[in-house]
Amino acid sequence: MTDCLFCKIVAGDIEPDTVLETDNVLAFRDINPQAPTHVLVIPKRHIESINALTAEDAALVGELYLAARAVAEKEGIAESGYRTVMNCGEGAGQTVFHIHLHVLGGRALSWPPG
Ligand code: D5M
Repeated sequence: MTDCLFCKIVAGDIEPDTVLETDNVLAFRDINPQAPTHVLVIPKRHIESINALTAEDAALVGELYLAARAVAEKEGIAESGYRTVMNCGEGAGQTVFHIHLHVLGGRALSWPPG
């Protein structure tokens, strides 16, 4: 999608601080980090939100989580603990409508989130 920020990152129009890349997935540092490690894991293919997922996307969603684990290992937070969050819809705080998994860690994380 031409007007999608994360599609522009995938296309190379905006340069991300890349942490990890596979054929289908890109992981880069959040521009407004909420923790010492705050990485966004996105599919390269545009999917608006969880609500737009279809059964055909099941393997891709699995890839997002495997990439999140790889990011955690690379960042050295796999053992201390980390959180993955996928906001869905404006009411939940989604601001970029290209599905993305937040990977947060490197500090104690409280629960419930705000
Ligand atoms: O999360 C969207 C996230 O995207 C939010 O934490 C800021 C981040 N963001 C916005 N623009 C950029 C760029 N250019 N690089 C890296 N990160 C970015 P949401 O769950 O939709 O609120």
